Amino acid sequence: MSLFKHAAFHTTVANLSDLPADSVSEVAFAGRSNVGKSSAINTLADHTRLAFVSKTPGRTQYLNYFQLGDGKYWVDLPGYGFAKAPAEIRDQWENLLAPYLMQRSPLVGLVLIMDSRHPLTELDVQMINWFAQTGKPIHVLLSKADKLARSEQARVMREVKAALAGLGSRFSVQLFSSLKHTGIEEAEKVLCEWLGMTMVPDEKAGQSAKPEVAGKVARPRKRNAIGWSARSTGKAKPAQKQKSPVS
Ligand SMILES: Nc1nc2c(ncn2[C@@H]2O[C@H](COP(=O)(O)OP(=O)(O)OP(=O)(O)O)[C@@H](O)[C@H]2O)c(=O)[nH]1
Ligand SMILES: [Mg+2]
Repeated sequence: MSLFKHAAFHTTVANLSDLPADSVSEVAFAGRSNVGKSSAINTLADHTRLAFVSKTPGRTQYLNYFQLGDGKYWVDLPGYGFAKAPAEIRDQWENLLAPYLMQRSPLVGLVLIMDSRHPLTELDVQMINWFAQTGKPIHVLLSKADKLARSEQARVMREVKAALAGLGSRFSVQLFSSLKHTGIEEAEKVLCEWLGMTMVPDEKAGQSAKPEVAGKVARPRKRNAIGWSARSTGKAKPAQKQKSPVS
């Protein structure tokens, strides 16, 4: 039985002014288009059609909020790397995603989903470096692990852990498959910890899974060092230090 079985769709946010005001803590799910963000949300909620899954990349637009109760939320983000018109991508990034990720105070961490067959693409690395500036943790789900043999899974874990260890923020990494329902307990554990939820011991599932943590907690930088800043006009400035995933 899923810990998050009561997750329910709450709202879609297209403007920063519409972000839920009652949020105490929330976790965002980010990653390239089509890597399985919405599928992971459905799997973790033990629900087949909570978040919209599609074979067509770029189906999740805007921020989709799912409520977990007590002011806690998951946020399904639009994927990056999908070939939309450059102006459209930049507009969405500057006016919604970048200020949301950088400045949303109830946001406690980022679940970054990467296809286990193609992890750490240039855009993923840019996103990791860019979000690391917040000092908030990132938990990587290596998705579609069912497509890899065991030996390849072990190799990709080693490679991704080694790559992230040098990045100087708080990271954890695990394999995940929505198709085979693997990696669920490990992900639940991280989500519960971040969201301040109590994990009910489930003997059948066995709570021995432990996310592997590499690196240390980075201190948040001062606001003016953060790449993008939302002004009251909704305009934003490009990053000086870290390349953002759409620059
Ligand atoms: N084999 C396999 N396929 C998966 C898995 N997770 C998702 N998929 C498939 O990958 C495709 C994309 O899944 P989505 O969950 O819609 O991906 P997304 O990251 O939300 O995509 P966007 O919203 O477009 O960015 C769908 O065809 C899913 O069925 C998995 O664990 N294993
Ligand atoms: Mg999606």
